[in-house]
Amino acid sequence: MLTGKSTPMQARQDAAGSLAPEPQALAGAFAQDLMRALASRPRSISPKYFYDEQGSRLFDRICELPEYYPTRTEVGILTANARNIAAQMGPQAEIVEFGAGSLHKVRLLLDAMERPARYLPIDISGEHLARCVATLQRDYPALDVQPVIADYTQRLLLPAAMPGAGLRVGFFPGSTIGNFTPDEALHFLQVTGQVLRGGALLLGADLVKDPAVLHAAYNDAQGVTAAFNLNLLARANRELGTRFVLEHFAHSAFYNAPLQRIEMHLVSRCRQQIAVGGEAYEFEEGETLHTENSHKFTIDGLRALAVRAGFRPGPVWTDKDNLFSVHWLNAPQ
Ligand code: AVI
Repeated sequence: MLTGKSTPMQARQDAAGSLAPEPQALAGAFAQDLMRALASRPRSISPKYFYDEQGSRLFDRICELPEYYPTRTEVGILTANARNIAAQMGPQAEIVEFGAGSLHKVRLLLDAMERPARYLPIDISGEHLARCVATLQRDYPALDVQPVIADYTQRLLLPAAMPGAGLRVGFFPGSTIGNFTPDEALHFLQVTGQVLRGGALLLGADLVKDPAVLHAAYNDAQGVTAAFNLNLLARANRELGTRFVLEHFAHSAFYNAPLQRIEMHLVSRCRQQIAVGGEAYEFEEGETLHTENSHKFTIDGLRALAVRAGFRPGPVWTDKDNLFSVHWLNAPQ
């Protein structure tokens, strides 16, 4: 029976003893990772710190930008192929979405699926998730939605499958896999394969293409991507009491062709000193804090990575210009 429940779960300790962080623990992790990043050379920090309330809103705006093709292209692929994808899922499948964000894309699947059993959106941004779940639940009142507030890059303990449920299908759209290092991507797929054992993963992956198209997507004319990048420093000011002067840093995004990735950096516009947690850190003019990699894939490369993680690749769907790809990957048995 579909119940329409939507009580958020906090992440819990899993059998291996790793603890997915709860929201109140994040400020500590952010402070530590920021200090570690500032003390190291080259300086680099995980892009997961982009996504506070403000960052999640800026990311939603990025997805609407004319230059940012991935979202609308993936939505086009999912829309055009929803019936085929739903057929792969079979009846009464349950969807586990990793880094669920604003819960827009899952609607395309839910609308095509035969009696979806349950939807488990996992996201670290608890308030944003709660609001988006409320909106989804209004439109799908009969759907059993169980939000999970957790860092999906950590090992997760998910609720057991419901009696009589069909396939457990992971959903990881948006090419967020590209924000991992290659080692992290492999590790994520290995862990996810275990979580989805006997089920499948529906994975969105952005494709290698003309660097000019990539450059435009990460250097939009309205400066939303720049604001998203700079929000990392604004967030540190809000949460950690740092005094980054945002005007003293510039957004930089470029395509690193040999490594098949867009790199985003914050470039110091001048010589400056920053204090975090009682420590002082110097920035020379032109020195950067590396904030994000966004890897681009070939279809064969992505499938080979999935095979290394124990998946059996199934169908792949793309758009007519081969900008983006959506992969059906069968999880290990
Ligand atoms: C979430 N992720 C897949 C986005 C990307 O394209 O790598 C994040 C982003 N960074 C800048 N614009 C969008």
